[in-house]
Amino acid sequence: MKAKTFAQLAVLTLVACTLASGFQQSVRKPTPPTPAPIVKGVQTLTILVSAGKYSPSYISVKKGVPVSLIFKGGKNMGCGSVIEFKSLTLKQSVKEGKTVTFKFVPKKAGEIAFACPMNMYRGKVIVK
Ligand SMILES: [Cu+2]
Repeated sequence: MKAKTFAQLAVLTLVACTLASGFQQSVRKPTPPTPAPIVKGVQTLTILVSAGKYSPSYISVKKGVPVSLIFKGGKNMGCGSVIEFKSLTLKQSVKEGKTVTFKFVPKKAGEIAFACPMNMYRGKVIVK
């Protein structure tokens, strides 16, 4: 009987710790990156450009799997219509109502930033 009570207490403590650490994590990272779902073997995600913003602008992908990021031109894009992935030496511009696609294969874990040429409007691809 005593052993059982101890085991129950241990489980309760474990649950409480898990909840506490989960809570802490959610406080530290309020917005997790949007994962790019795999469509026919390619991690594909559409990003809307409007009012100088990229949405979503915080994206996660898996290492070694081809990525296709489709930027869709919206309203009042401003300089956000020119999208540059400096580390990949990729740069394209998009017109309202049209799309441009960036294709690459992330080779290593880390971050790939993208931005307008003045670096005012920014986004980030997290490679896991
Ligand atoms: Cu700009």
